[in-house]
Amino acid sequence: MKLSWDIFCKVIDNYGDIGICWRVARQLAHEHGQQVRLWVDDLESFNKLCPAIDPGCAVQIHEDIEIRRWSLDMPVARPADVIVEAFACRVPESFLLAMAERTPKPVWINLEYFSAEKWVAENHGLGSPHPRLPLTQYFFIPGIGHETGGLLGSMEELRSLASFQADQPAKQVFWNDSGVPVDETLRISLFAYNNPAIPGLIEALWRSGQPVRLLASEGRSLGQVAAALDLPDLQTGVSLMRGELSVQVLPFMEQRRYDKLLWACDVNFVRGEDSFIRAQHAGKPLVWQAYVQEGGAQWPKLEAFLGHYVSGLSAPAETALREAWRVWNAGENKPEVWIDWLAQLPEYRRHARDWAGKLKTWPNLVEELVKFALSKV
Ligand code: TRH
Repeated sequence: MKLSWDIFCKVIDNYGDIGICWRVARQLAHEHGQQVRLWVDDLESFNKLCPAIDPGCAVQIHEDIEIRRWSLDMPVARPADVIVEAFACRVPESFLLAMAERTPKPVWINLEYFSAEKWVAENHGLGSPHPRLPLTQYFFIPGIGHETGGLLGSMEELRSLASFQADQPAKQVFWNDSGVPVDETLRISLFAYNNPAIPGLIEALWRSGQPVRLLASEGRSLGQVAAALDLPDLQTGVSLMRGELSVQVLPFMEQRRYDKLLWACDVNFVRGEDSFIRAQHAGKPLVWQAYVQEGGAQWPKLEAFLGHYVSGLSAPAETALREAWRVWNAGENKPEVWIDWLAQLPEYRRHARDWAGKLKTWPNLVEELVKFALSKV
């Protein structure tokens, strides 16, 4: 059944909010035949990961999705069958009133951030009646396991990933187009926040004595990469060598291209939420820097994820992984931790492939979203 959807996205900071909303919108439209209107308050950020978006254009259609700039003076449009407020952003009062007047009432969903914590299964799908209006908002919470909202990953992504990983020439083209030499070097992508742990990692890579290519995405972490290399700064496009370690700064890429970077690298350092889930699907060893939340709420999130992820690892591999992820998130400068972690890479490789296989057996976020909406209309 074709439903109409309004997805509201407020870019708080960074790219995760729009990155996730854009994937959800595409999957709904392309794989479930849904009619999608995406309201975004910051088209400049959207343009960074999808350069076809014109930041100056208030209404545009791209990939069969209507994209509207969400501003204070937004026109009151007739609400769609399903309203998704991404990550607790709030639709304007005028729109809320239009939702309450609509017949039938729209299905109103708050799409939450992913968490592997236990409370997700207990709260996913619960409804909360509006205090004044005849509307109920439902919490849709992505997570691990069958009682949760599942994990984001479109068929398009998973199919392209499988064919890309089996296609050596396609990988070579990707590296050539990215200006990265094609060789046997261990390739590590780095997408991180400010992180004082970076110099420790770089020192360990340097000392490892094996050829390593660190591909750092432009952005906040470059200051620490530069400092670790005794440089005042680093610019996009720069490439330099320190012994067997080469460091290259990549520009911010179109989102599907960034996915390919994760598929093509041997190890991925990721952050936030969306790149974290993509790196898991990529089936490569990963290190996650969680988004720092009030009161250190990222720590139980990290622990809960590790509780699932480390299952099946040998004791030394688990210890090295837990310590590396802890140090990375605490921002501690500890080269020896990375030396231990590097020694376990062969096991992490097998483990990451198995983990990516498990992900496919768990619920798919957008499929669940469609089922959920259909059960409430
Ligand atoms: O940018 P982030 O730090 O986003 C975060 C998180 O989502 C966090 O949960 C949220 O609260 C906070 O924002 C406000 O990291 P994340 O989630 O990985 O999102 C990055 C997006 O940018 C993702 O869709 C991948 C995309 N991307 C590109 O398209 N090109 C690039 O070159 C890079 C490095 C990323």
